[in-house]
Amino acid sequence: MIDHTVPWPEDVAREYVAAGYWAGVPLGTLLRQAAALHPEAPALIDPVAGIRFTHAELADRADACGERLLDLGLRPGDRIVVQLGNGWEFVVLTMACLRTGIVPVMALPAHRRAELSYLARHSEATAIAVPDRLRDFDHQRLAHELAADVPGPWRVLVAGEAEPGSVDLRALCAPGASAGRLGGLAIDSRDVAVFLLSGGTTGLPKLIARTHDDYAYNARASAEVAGVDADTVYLIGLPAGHNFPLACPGILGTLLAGGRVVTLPSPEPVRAFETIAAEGVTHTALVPAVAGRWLDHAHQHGNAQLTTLRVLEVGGARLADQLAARITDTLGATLQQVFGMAEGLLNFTRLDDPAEIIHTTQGRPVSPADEVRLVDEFDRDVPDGEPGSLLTRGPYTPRGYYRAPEHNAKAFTADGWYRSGDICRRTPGGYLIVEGRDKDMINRGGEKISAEEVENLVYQLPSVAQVAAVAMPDPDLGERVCVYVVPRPGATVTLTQIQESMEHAGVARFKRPEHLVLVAELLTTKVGKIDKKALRADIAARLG
Ligand code: J2J
Repeated sequence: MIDHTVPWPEDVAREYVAAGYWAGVPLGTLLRQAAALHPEAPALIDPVAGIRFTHAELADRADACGERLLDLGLRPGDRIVVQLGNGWEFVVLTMACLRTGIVPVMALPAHRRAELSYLARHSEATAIAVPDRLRDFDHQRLAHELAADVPGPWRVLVAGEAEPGSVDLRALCAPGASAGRLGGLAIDSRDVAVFLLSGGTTGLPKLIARTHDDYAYNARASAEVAGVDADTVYLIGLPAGHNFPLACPGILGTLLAGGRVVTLPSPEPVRAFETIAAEGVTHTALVPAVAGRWLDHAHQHGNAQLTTLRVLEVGGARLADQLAARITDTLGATLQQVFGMAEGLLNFTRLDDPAEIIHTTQGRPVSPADEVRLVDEFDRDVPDGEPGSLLTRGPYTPRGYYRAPEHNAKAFTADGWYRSGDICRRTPGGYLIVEGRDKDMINRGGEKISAEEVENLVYQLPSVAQVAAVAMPDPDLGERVCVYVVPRPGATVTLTQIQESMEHAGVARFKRPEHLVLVAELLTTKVGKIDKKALRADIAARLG
């Protein structure tokens, strides 16, 4: 068991086992069993690399990769930061981790030194997996530079041209599992299977320890409500390390069901549409900003390439009702709204729900064991139909972040409810409508940015006396980062300075503020706190 995780209380865990939510089997074993049921069926297609693996081939490569990770000295419970683009290596390595109990820490390709260094240190990782280069960035070089930041051993696994000193990830993923070597590993299904990153409202992102039991259930339950089965062809276009494309149902839910996963480096419509036509894609997952681009593309070029697409899952940010209504008409697929979180709780509209529900709600919990409360500022339940702040517990919602006791005391109630920070209303039918949030986060086209993290970075500039980061409305991405700054007397502050200083600090580009408002003082509430609500209204008004 990895220390510093917060397990479910034993009596609750027993209920989840008794009810069949927790299978008591490691996720890697479940994947292996699923592969054995459909050995010759296609499992993984990476059109960019020209890769097509059957379930048997994929399982064999995953096992061979697992054995080679052990040969490298990695052991069950060790952590590896995974920062790979969408492609076959991501899938094989993730499965190898699940088979060996080595825990992948799911980073994003956009992360840079600040995030990777923190993730490696906080998770005490001893390895990282990166592409050689991606979108003109030398990931391999950065991965080696990180060795200076981590105290212990550090191995760099590279998908692509591995330099001396790097491990060739593709060679690691070559076929050739020796029978049975992984069988001897004792992996407890209650142990951590993956570390996900929280969307976060704190200065540094929190890690969410998802166990084999809970994550397998998460994937299985999602697959069921998305109609994912052995005939499914699921396109992965969003960054695969995100919970949504990884397991809701995404890669893991599809493979467990015996279906087929197709990876693309991005969900951009031109290649995605071609791939849907070429591979007979039936399902995919998008954020609203990308769904909007798909609509535009279909308006211009028609939807003839989408005839096989049955289910379009959209989540990660609020989908406007008008956009929702246009999706079914224009793209021809059934829309499934998904309101989820890496911390656990997943809500889906059901495929056979009336159009009204699909277009105007963000779905209802996937599991009968999900508990949801909507509360006021004193944690009192609000009457049905009234907006309240969402609290949740359940069989795939862990009871605390990894190694974060102080933050857990705020982010969870004493009896284990996670405070999602989302303001929702519940319809009489039990569906949730997301109306806003009371957490200090900016949702840039589905990428979550902590206002506090941005503010800490802007405070690094000596010319800044005070700063507040807020969401500004954006027609394409929904929101972008705007900063209000009070400069020090006589000092000047520019947006370029802020952006350059953040680049220098080595943080992901998507977190950089894209708009600056210079003010003499920041609006405050009656109790003297910076009034973010007023600032959000202010920037919205300024932008007209
Ligand atoms: C409004 N806000 C939403 C929605 C998420 C599936 C889908 C999404 C995520 C995800 C995920 C929203 N409408 N439909 O992990 O498995 C906002 C909420 C939520 C936060 C979680 C999945 N869907 N959100 O987005 O961990 O504010 O997970 O609390 O990245 O995104 O962010 P994240």
